[in-house]
Amino acid sequence: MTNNKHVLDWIKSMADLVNPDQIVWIDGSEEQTEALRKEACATGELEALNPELYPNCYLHRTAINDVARVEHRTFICTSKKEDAGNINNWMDPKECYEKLSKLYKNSYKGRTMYVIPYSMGVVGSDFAKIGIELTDSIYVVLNMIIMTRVGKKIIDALGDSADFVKGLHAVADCDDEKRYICHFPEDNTIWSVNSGYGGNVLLGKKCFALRIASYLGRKEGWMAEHMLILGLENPQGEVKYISAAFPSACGKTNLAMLIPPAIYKNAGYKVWTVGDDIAWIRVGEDGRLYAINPENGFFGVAPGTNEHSNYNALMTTKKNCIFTNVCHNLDDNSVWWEGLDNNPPKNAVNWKGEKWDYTKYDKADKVNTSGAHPNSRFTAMASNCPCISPEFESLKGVPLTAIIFGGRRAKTAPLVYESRNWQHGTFVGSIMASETTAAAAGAVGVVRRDPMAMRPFVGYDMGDYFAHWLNMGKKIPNPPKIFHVNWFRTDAEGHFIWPGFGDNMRVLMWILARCAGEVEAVETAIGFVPKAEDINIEGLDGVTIDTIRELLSVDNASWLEDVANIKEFYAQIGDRVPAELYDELATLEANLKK
Ligand code: GTP
Ligand code: SPV
Ligand code: MN
Repeated sequence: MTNNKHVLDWIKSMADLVNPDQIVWIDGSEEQTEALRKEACATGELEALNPELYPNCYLHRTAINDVARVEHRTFICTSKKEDAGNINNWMDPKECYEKLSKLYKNSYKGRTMYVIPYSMGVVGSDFAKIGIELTDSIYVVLNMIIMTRVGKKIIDALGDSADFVKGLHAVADCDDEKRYICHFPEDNTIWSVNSGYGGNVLLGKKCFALRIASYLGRKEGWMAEHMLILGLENPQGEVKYISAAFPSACGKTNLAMLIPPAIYKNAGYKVWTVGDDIAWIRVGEDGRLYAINPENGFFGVAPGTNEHSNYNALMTTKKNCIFTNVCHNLDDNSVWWEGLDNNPPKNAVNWKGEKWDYTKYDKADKVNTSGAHPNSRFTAMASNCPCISPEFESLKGVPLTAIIFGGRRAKTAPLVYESRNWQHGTFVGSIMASETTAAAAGAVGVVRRDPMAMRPFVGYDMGDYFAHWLNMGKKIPNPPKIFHVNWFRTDAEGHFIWPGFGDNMRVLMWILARCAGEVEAVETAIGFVPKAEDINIEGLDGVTIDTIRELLSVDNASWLEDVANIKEFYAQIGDRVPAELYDELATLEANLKK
């Protein structure tokens, strides 16, 4: 498909290592894609779902030991350890290449090497970057075809250039003790072995578009962030764009696709989705920040997605979709997950592929008793999304009016607060914390610091990453305002106090009003919070102005506990944490003690 010597030489050396029976180039054509689906169905790698209910949709189950990202097995391999920083796992590049070469050796024997040329971003945009992934998994190929722009047009766009990210993936034995997700930012290279799951193997996503891209962005003066992008249109037809960074499984897809509550919908407000997971951001000619979504589809969390919580996401999955680790309803050959509806299938197979008894479901042991894995996912085309933004394919991106950070905090963080300026906003992002979720292997529900929702995804030292944020701020004459939200405060019984989902629009409206200078706020120790009466609760059941007061309250004592924890975390990051952020921390502490 190409004469590009850099590409051909690299493929040859990788093929010499993994030793495939044949090499197949993915051209992006429907004929080839369809043939691959058929082959995957024949081998059992995919199961075709009921074509009436789910046309061209498939079910895939990964190995039971392979259901989420594996942060403890993810490495940043820079020649100097200090460039990867203390938060990342590090391996010496030479040592890592040698170690993994042993695992890759002959691993494609009897198998096919698929060569996937793909672009993150629309070809022709200044933002776009090309990658090539080599994989032995048809599941990976079919997911990449949905998630990225793939095929001949991409390799043509690359021409003779050596500027592409080289990705090598092998399912190998899927042995979790030999699983490695390794990044070589100095070589534009990603090596992933012994996994077949999402973020570990769809190399365009977290590996390239966040870890490698964040490294490139720092060098080249732009940003790669774990952010959704949405457009909020008012009844006059003006659209304001907002990006938001929440940790994995903390509500990006849901916010990006939200349906406004009746009071706003009836008045003519609309929300448009530009992206649900990743934003690449640059300073535009007019001195504002512009963002694109480098992806072409959604790899979304299935559990909890339903007609009411996220109608748009549900509609997006109704055709041409791949479901991973959901529950299989054998009666009508459809799919199901916890939170889809109140009718769990009686004749079903769970995410492990076992006969499933819905009466045994136990909230305290979801992994073993659920029909669908808590981190089960759908891979769906952006073009299926009813609210996809007309700017989705924009070459220059959309201008950001506000940036929002947020996490899952049962206590401490209020519903919303506003930072005082870019530097303080960077600080607010740097001290983000959230309860861990099923999106990564390990304990769930433990509060940990997750700066900018990027803890698992920064391809270099976290202190340098903070410094990059501060430096970017100096290059933006018209910076967006920076906010922090928390949809997840709970009451004494552990119930969420805020209704969330579509009603989060009420908070976005306050945020945009602040950006437009239309509403006042109350200054607290942590930043500006709304006056309770400025959060519109019209049409909300069971939420009173006192509920909003509770949600907005700032408890200085629990914040001071946080300050102690932040100090430990900054110390753990090490000596590259910028002095400006220590100044902000000192200001916060002083404010809280006032
Ligand atoms: P990744 O794809 O892992 O990066 O996650 P994400 O940030 O896109 O998370 P997503 O929107 O898929 O939400 C994950 C979970 O949070 C789902 O189970 C949702 O139902 C739940 N969730 C999302 N928004 C809200 C909200 O406003 N309130 C509450 N209580 N739950 C929410
Ligand atoms: C996340 O974990 O943040 C995801 C899913 O978006 S994955 O692609 O597996 O990383
Ligand atoms: Mn994500």
